[in-house]
Amino acid sequence: MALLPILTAPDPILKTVAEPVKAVDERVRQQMEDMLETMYAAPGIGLAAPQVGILNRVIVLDIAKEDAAEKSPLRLANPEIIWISDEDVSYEEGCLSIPEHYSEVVRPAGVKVRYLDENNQSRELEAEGLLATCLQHEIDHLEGILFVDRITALKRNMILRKLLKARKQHTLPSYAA
Ligand code: GNR
Ligand code: NI
Repeated sequence: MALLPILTAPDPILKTVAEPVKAVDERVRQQMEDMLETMYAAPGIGLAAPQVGILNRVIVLDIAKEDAAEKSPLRLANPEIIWISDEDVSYEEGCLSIPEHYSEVVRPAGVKVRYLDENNQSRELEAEGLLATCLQHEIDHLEGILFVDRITALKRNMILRKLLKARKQHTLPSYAA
């Protein structure tokens, strides 16, 4: 098991389209476990491989409450949205790669996703509510898309400017403090 560093915007890796995995083998399974450990530690309810600098199509999720007795981890490789609902819904989204910024994002309320599970078996998952939103948010990451790409340019630029400013202050040499 290993905790992986999480990249933050504007890292160009977050804007890159990720490659499908050829098969879910032991290496990919280990990657899924490391990503889950990283996600729980953050804490977050989802994590996509590009966020930890790996440009393959792997996502993990767990939308159970943080204090839930049972964890309910989901591990998906090569996820594809094969159906979306006509109805849309707006959720306030956050992203581990855009720390401390939140915005309402409109997306289809329901989705059906086809994917390979941790045993390389093809499966389908139909979701609504927070899980549907989170699946779409994670699959967007595989296309190099962040939630700020789905809000107005005005809101996006406000968030990205603040992120850049916060990061510059953070990386100032100590003598400048
Ligand atoms: O932890 C996360 N919370 C969240 C809340 C609303 C919509 C999407 C998310 S995903 C986010 C973790 C993350 O950045 N995944 O890519
Ligand atoms: Ni995210």
